[in-house]
Amino acid sequence: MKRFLNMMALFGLAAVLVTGTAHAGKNLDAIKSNGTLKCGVSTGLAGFSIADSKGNYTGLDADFCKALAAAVLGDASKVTFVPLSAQQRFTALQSGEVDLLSRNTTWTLTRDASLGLVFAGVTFYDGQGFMVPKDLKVNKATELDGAEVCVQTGTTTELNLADYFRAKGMTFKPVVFENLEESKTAFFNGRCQVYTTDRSGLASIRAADAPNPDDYVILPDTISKEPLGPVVRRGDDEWFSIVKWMVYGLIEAEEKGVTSKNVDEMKSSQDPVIQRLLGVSGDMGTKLGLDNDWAARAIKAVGNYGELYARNVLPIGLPREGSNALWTNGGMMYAMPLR
Ligand SMILES: N[C@@H](CCC(=O)N[C@@H](CS)C(=O)NCC(=O)O)C(=O)O
Repeated sequence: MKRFLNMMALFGLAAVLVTGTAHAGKNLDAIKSNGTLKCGVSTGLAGFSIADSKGNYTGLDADFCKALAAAVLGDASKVTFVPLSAQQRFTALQSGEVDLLSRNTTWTLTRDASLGLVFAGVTFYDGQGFMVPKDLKVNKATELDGAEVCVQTGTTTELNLADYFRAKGMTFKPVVFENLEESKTAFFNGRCQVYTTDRSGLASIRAADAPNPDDYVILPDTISKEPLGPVVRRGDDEWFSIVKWMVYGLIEAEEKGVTSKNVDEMKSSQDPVIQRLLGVSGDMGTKLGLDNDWAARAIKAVGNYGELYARNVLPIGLPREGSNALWTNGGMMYAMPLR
């Protein structure tokens, strides 16, 4: 029996090698038959994923799912956004309620290795910071000894906070919330003097939710690494590959100057990388179990990584710098070779 199974596996491999075509994978089949991509997002962080009054989502994380829907279903609007708190997110993915998380989720060893999940890339390099009211007259994190700190449960934030204060020999009083809305309200009502989360979250909350953003400062200290990116369930390598190469496709497009506006003309480019990215040569899409226009459709619908960043993240006051710049500009945004 085992030999028979081994032989069957070998035939399968031979088929892939001969045709160069990947098997679609069960998640992709399910997404196609559902006609929608179920995308787990946060319950509302301006710049990353936030719904307007009509339920239309915007933000970097939301746009990533729109790009995937354009690539996989041919229509960027075929996304069902599922808002999830930090605490709910992994269960929702494990149970199949969503096809992926695209939700300011930090890639850590524990999450990547022991939850039956796998991270597909990094869409934003972040780190944890602190926000305080200006009139507290605090300039740096080491002045926070004894502070009451608002924090959301089920996050790396909660763990780093404890590590940081312990390492500095300082004490703090955690004021813990499961719900983002409640934690923001508590902070702006003065129930805690300090709010801590990823710096992107701080910038978002300060810009979009503070009664007067100028009354609050984000301290210069960054106390952790928070690489944020999409997560899928283990056990479906084909779907994992599609999500991973969608991240790279958007980054490569930026590096090569392919935008939502010029993508059609760029199909006549003589640059072999652009040709492969846009499906003119190389059959990259077919190898992913898609069609060769996958990336062109995604770029046309939402733009390249730089366009996503400019549209969503610049408005919350985070310039494109440091690790989030392209590697060609000294950053860490680097696509594996499309060939
Ligand atoms: N990146 C951290 C924190 C992510 C996180 O969930 N942060 C909170 C505070 S900004 C949040 O996004 N909440 C949104 C929500 O609960 O919907 C993690 O992965 O644990």
